[in-house]
Amino acid sequence: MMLKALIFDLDGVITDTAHLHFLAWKSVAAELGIAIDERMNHALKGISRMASLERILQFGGKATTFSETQKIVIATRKNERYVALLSSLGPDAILPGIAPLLAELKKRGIKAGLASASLNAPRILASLNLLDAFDFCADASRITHPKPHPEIFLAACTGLGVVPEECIGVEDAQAGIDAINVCGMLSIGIGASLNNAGLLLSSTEELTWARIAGLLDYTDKATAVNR
Ligand code: B16
Ligand code: MG
Repeated sequence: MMLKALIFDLDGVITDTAHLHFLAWKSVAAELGIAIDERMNHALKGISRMASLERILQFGGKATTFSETQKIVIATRKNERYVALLSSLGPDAILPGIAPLLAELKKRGIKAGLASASLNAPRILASLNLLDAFDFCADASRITHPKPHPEIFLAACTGLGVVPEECIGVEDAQAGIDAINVCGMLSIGIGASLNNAGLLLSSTEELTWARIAGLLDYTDKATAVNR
């Protein structure tokens, strides 16, 4: 396989804003009379803003309480609080191993793309001082099918000018791994309890060029044996 690009998820791979999402949702949910805990936080990983609200309302037994307009008001309130919390984010919030890996990719002429469900992705990359490290960021506002649908990863491939078979996708959520696999890209999972990842690593610290080269080598040998 001729590797041309790595396509990254953002939250949980490049940085970790899950606790900020949680704090914002927690305060908004409390005003609706719904108490959420860390378990709910885990369930919202990689899920879009409106889908997250639906899950919280369902959990609180209020799935049919609000109109669509009211739901947009609630989601906007959550986002305002989340964005305010994002002001604390700086380059020190880049997860371990990511900055050297992005530098290594640049050195090798391998492109970097972003496939995040977050509408705040460009703002977060700017806070991390990483905008220049990415060749293309898929625009979450133009995506109609959430992960595990492959749409956002395919949009990233198109934007980078590569085909999925030349790419590796990196994700920390099961829906993301499934989306990458459906595309025909190689998948790398970050964290425990992810199924069907081509390579599963316990943290981004292990996401080194050596591990990626090892995965490519293994895949090439497996393809040759199956031929
Ligand atoms: P926003 P990812 C996802 O980011 C988060 O994991 C998820 O918790 C969040 O609801 C979603 O982005 C949407 O974020 O409200 O900023 O549009 O993992 O796809 O990078
Ligand atoms: Mg994620």
